[in-house]
Amino acid sequence: MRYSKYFIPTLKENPGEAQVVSHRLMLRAGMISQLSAGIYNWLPLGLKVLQKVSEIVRDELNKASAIEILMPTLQPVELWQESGRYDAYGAEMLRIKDRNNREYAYGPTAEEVVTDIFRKNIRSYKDMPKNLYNIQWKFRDETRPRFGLMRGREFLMKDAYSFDVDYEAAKKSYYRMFTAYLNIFERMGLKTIPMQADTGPIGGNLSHEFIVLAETGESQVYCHKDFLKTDAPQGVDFDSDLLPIYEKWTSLYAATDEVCKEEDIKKEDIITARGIEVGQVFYLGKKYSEKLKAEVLNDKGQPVTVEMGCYGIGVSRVVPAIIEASHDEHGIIWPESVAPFKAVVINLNQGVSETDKVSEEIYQKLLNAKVDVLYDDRNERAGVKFKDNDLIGIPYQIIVGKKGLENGGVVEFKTRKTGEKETLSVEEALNKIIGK
Ligand code: 5CA
Repeated sequence: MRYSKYFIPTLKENPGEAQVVSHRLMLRAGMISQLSAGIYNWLPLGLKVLQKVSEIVRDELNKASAIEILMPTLQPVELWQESGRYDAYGAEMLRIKDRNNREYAYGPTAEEVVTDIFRKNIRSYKDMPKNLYNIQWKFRDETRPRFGLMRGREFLMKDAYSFDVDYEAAKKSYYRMFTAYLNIFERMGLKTIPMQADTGPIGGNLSHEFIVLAETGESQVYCHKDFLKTDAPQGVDFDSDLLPIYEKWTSLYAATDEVCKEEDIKKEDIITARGIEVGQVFYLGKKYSEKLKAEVLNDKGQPVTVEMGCYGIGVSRVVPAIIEASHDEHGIIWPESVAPFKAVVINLNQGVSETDKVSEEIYQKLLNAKVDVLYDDRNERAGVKFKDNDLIGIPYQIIVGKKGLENGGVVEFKTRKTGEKETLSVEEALNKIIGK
C-alpha cells in the first residue's frame, strides 16, 4: 500500500475528549473517528487491525470445533418475550419499530436467536455437541459510553453458544472454550487472567471474565502473581480431556475483591492491579433452552432439554486493550500478529531518483514475498514521516535515505518495539522481514 494514495488521517495534537491512552492513540493514528456518542467509524488502519483480531478469534474457535454462522443485528422482540428477557433487559436494549409497527431489538446479545436456530434444526443427541458462533455488531445503549471503543454503544462481539445433551458434556464445552480463550489472547500478545465472575443479565451459575492487566482498566483485580508466569497451552488437542488445563488456571487466586478465602495463599503472593474485561464465558444450564423449549432425543429416545453455555469476546474492545498493554510515548507498538502492516518502507528523500528507485525496489520485493507492507512515499519532511510511523506503530521500518545510499548503499532497519536501529544492506534488511 502506498501511503500517498491511502487514508491515514493522523492528528498532531491530543484530542481533548480522549481520557485514556488507547482512545487518544486510536484517534491520533487515524484508526477511528467518532460519529456519535459511543458510535465510531473504522478508518482503514483501524479496520485492518479489527480484521486481524477477528481472524485470530475465528481460527482458534474453528480449531476448537466451533462453527461460524451469521445472525442478523435486528431481532424480533417476540423471542425476547418468550425467554422472559424483554422487560428484564431494560433501557440498554435499543428497540425499533418497522413500518408495520412490528417491534425489533438491535441485538445486544443473541441467546434467543441462536436457541431458535437450534430448536428448529436439531432433534437428536447424535447431532451434538454443537457450538455455533458469530462475529457481529451489537448495540447496548450504555448509560455512560466512554474511553472510545472500550465501552461503546455499538461494538463488535464474537459470541459463541454451546449446546450439549447433559451437564457432563456441557462442562467439557466450557473447558474447550476456556482453553481456546487462553490461546486467542496469547496469540494477540495479551496476558489475560481468567477470573471467577458474576453472571449478571446473561444468567447461569458459572462464569469467568478474561481480564487484561492495564492501569486504565475499569475493573479492580486481585490475583496470584504466578498468573503472570503461566503460558497458554498452545497446540492443544481439543478432543482430549481439558479439565487439567482448566484446573491449573483456576487453582490460582483471582478475584475482583480482596477477600482472600484460601488460607494457604500468602498476602505477598497477591498482586493488585486494574484490568480490562476482553471476554467472558458463562455456563447457562437450561435458562434459555427451557423457556424456548430446545429439546433433543437422548440415546434412550427420551426428550431432554439441552444444556447451554455462551462465550463472548469484545472484538472491538480488544483493539484498544492491546494498545493499553503495548505503547510508549511515541505511539502504538503493534504485536506482529495484529499489526495493520508488518513493515513500512520510509523514503526520506522522495523525489530523489536514487532513493525513489531503491525504496520502490524494496517495496516491490516485499509485495512479491506477500508481506503486508506500507510504502511511505509522501512528499513530507523526514521528521513528519518518523513521527507518523512511530505513532501508527508498524513493527519494522526500513528507512531509505540519500546519505546511506551514497555511503555504501545501506539502509536503516528499525524495530519499533525496542527502538533499536541497525545499518544494513538492502539484501540484509529484506531478509530480516522475509525470513521471519
Ligand atoms: N452473551 C454473552 C456472551 S456470548 C455476553 O453478552 N457476554 S458479555 O456481556 O460479557 O459481553 C461479551 C464481551 O463483549 C465482554 O466481555 C466485553 O469484552 C464486550 N463488551 C460488552 N459490552 C461492551 C461495550 N459496551 N463496548 C465494548 N465491548 C463490550
